[in-house]
Amino acid sequence: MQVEKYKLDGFNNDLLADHKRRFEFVAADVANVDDVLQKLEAFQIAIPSWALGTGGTRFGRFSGGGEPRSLEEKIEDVGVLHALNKSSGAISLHIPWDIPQNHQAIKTLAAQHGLRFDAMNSNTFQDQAGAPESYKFGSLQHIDKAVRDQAIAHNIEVIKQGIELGSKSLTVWLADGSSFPGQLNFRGAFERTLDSLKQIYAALPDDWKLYLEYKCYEPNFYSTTVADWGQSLLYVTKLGPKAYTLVDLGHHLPNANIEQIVSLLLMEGRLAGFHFNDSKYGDDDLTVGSINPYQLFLIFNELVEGMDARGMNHATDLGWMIDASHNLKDPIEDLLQSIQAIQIAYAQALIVDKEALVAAQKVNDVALAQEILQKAYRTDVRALVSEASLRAGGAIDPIGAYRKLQVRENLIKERGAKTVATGL
Ligand code: LRH
Ligand code: MN
Repeated sequence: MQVEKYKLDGFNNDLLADHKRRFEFVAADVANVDDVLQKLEAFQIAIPSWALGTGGTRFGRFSGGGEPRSLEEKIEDVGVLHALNKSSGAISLHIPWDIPQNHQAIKTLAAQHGLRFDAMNSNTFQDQAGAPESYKFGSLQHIDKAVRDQAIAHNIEVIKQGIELGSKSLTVWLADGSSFPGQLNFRGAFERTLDSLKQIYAALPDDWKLYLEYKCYEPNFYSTTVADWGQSLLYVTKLGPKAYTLVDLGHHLPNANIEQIVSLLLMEGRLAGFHFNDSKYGDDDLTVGSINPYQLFLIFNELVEGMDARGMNHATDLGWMIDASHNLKDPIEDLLQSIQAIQIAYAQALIVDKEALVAAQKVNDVALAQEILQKAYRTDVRALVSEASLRAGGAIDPIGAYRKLQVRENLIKERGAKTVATGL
């Protein structure tokens, strides 16, 4: 399914006058509007290859039709996203869910859709058919060297796949842990996991990064061997300069102050980037900004402050990825909403009056500091996000265009109503 340019232009023309009025209204109050637009256009968010179909829970899965049946069709769907919002210029693969049969052909297809390959994701949390060893009691932590060696070999294989595709990073998320007191020696598990990660780290090309993703619980429910930012930071500091800590927003205990974690990981130069999603209770993998958009804004406020303090390039120096799973919404619409929520939070963070905030902090004017932050948060920046999309050749209203162009209806005609995508 291709998004025809003339149809997109037609859609935008109908909205143009109203958009221009909204844009001029908000731009009048934004001193650095050109800088904001330039940064929004450059900001590309990687789409997870495992989130283009309808996910499910252990209680059920309700597939919505027209789902991608192959890696090629997943790349086409990310191509549709990118054509509509010009901010989804990368795809993050999960191995073995998405093993390319022909790397060159896949690279060419991705390039035709303006896409590059972001972080590769290994999978040592599921047993593969015919695999000699089982990950039931863990992978890199496993008491049995044969299991650890199998998991290490898999991660090295995933790096090889990524090199073929032009990826520059490997994300390691481990389900490893324990579900009952006494099941695991925590020090032993840490030392075996570190030793295993060292062997994977040694296989990284010089210009690659290793992202170590932490998670507080699930599928283990007593301990997780990379459970929080402190443990991940301990591992990456012991591994070396190419290792970083990846923050999945849904992987924290209730009420964790994620923006403070982000600020400190940035300060240490060990922040890998993000798996964006939202949640109310656990690792719910809901649409970004659908439950707690103020937290997302506060995270981006720390990101902009911390990246500028280190002179970092906002678009390229961190890994910006979504990690969500869709049970009720159309997967592509859900992802369009997530990307827009991220762009809105980023734009709001870019218009925070930082000098005034620092001045208020200097004199402990707590009320004024909140006023300065919330002035930015309460500014409706959607027209800035639309203008950035329009200037980049995308839609003023990506979800409106997705529906007007009847993308899902066409995908169902092409692929059928009962197709199921690989992934979660
Ligand atoms: C684990 C996780 C990890 C992925 C998986 C699909 O909860 O966030 O990033 O490998 O989801
Ligand atoms: Mn994740």
